[in-house]
Amino acid sequence: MADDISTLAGKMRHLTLEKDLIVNVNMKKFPHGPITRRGKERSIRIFSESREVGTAFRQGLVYDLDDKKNLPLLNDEICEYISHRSKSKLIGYVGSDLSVGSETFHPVTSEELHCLHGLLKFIAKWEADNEVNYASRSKFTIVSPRHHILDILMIPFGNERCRLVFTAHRGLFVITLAPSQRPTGINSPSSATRKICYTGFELERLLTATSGTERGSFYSFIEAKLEPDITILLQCEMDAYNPKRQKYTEIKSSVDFNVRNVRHLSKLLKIWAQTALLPSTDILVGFRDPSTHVLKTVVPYSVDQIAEKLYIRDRTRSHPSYFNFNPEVAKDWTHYAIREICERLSSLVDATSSSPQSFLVEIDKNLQMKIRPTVVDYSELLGQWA
Ligand SMILES: [Mn+2]
Repeated sequence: MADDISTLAGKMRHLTLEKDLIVNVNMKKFPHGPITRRGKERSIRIFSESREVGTAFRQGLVYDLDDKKNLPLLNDEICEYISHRSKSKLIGYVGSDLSVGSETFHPVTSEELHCLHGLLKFIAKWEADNEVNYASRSKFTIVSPRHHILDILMIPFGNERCRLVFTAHRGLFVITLAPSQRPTGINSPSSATRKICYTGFELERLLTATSGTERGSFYSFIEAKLEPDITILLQCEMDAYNPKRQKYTEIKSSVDFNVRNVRHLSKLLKIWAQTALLPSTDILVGFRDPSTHVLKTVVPYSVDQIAEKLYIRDRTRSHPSYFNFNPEVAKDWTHYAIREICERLSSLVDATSSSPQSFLVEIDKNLQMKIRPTVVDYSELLGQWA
């Protein structure tokens, strides 16, 4: 009997603790600038400062740090075309079928896409070189692949809820994908979607020089200040490098931009955000025929030229429920949401514990956030760091 009561008391204590650890936040009234016009800032970037602190080349789940020999270089003719816009340089590219090879293409696995080993390896090396804890320089330090920051940024501009796991460990917040998410993009169950995504990979292959034997992905590690007390270490996959302009180039495959189409606006905002997170990059869009997937032309853009396309000039293009896909609102939201997540998590984390602690952070399309503890396989997530 006494045993039963103490077991019950233990269970109740556990339940109360669990309940105390669930946080609900209404984020709907986040502070932001006007959605109908652009502000004074000429060139909007998401971070006040950001710089490349390292690179890596990944083959499978193995990362080689600071490996530059596998940098994917843009082809000479394409660099020439970007600098001088002579259309003759595009002969040999325009007319290519970007769907060729889609049936036999093996995309990166979800395990490879979400692998954190490169970031952790970078931090371990940084700590060995500097003899201090990586997280010691900032109140909050977030570690993430770039796409999770984009997931957060895009929440107000879409209809999907966002679910991410934040793991507090060694003073860091590490972001990973929440389990049991629908596969999307190149891993989507829809073959039409897969084919469209494939055109992007084929375009990259067409425009860059493959260094031959090595198959893998090239990453830039970006250390950014979101705010003075929030540092973010990002792992960003780089499509190409333009040796002539000494700049990375983000390659996109697209049908003609239609700024009256909500899906196109969403895609443009995502292209802007993906590149506005980086210290410096160019964008190169390959426009394809929507039905034949044939490459029609290639057009270079700057990050600001993409932002420019998103500012509304007439009322018929207004989409108030999506904040008009306004880049400044996206920046305001990202700052607000990430700070809110960091502050809430820090009140939940047991700072006396030396083991990792994970929380599922869910934000729905109405900007309601729920945070609760969750269970994670740390040996898989953190490897030797667990
Ligand atoms: Mn790309």
